[in-house]
Amino acid sequence: MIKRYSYIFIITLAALGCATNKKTTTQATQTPSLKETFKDDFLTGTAMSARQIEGKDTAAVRLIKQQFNAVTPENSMKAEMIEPEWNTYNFDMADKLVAFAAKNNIKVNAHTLIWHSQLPAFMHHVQNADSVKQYVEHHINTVAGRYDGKVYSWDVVNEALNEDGTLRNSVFLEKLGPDYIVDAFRLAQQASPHSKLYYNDYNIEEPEKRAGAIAIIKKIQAAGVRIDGVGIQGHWRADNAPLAGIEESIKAFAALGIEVMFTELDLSVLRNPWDNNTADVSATAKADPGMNPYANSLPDSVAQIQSKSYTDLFKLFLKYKKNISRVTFWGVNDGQSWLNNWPVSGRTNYPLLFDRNFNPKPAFYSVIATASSNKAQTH
Ligand code: 9MR
Repeated sequence: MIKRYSYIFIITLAALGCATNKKTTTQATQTPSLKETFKDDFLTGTAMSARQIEGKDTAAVRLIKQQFNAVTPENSMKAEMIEPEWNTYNFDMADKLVAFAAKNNIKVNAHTLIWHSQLPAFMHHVQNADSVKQYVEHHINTVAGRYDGKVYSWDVVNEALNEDGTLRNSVFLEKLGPDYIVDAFRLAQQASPHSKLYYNDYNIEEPEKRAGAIAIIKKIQAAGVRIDGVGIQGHWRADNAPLAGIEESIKAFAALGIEVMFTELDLSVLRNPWDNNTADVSATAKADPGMNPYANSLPDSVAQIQSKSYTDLFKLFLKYKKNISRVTFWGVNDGQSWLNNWPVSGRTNYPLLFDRNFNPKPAFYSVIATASSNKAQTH
């Protein structure tokens, strides 16, 4: 008798187990994927942190494989990481990233060769123009050369412009003069003939800064040097993404015959102390509890504003899908975003499509829905 009961008990448990398993599988397969949804339109990417590249953040890695077909290393290929000492390189993380991407059929946008920020410490002591020139040549030849064709593309030069469209003061401008940008692209073209070459910046949807970017691109083209595309970073606020300027910029950049990309998209729900859109990493402000209004959760009303803003943006991206080759989010989920610590540290921000538990947010479903409304319109 006892034996019979335990037999029934085991069968019941097994059946329950199957049911739970089935539920989990169905739930997993029911979540749509960004890369599938937009596969005929543009690549969909995410930034990858060092922990993700090393496979330590398993939940994020699972989501990356499921959702994205392009990745950008958030920090691991910046100059201070990859060339920490003069002419001494550390390729560990970049190699891991390239291997991960190859295995999972994901394209790598390498970030970045020439940027005034996150330079190796030794560059702060380099005084003469010859040494700066030597650094630039070494760095581009070695790094772009090693990953030629293994990475899909490079942000060759990052953030070379001021808000008024003039060239930003940097060690490169100061020591090498304004041609340093064309020279960087020329070096990248020679070292990496099989990867695409891009210029990347924030706020270049604004008229003055956009004009500066157009001047850079035209100058590269006039020199007979290859530039394949331009990345508009897309660090905006959920309640004021500058749609008109974005549309103008897509048209203006596409008219130059190059790809347009949105390379670091996130929509902050928090104000910054200056009440503007900026991604200037040197602009920091003091911690202030009054500036952290959603420390515990995101109110529905704010989530709706964000969803609407993502909807408007993706409708625009789809309208210009012939010109747009990639849309990359600057991080996998809200908890990992740089915006929790910039420009005010220790805030709770919610700028991305997945929440802190890796669950899709309303904004995720809004973005997915733009694809079907786009298909309905075009058929
Ligand atoms: O997200 C990056 C953050 O982890 C770094 O601390 C920061 C340091 O410069 O850089 C962030 O990424 C920036 C990107 O490389 C270039 N555009 C602006 C991004 C946000 O600051």
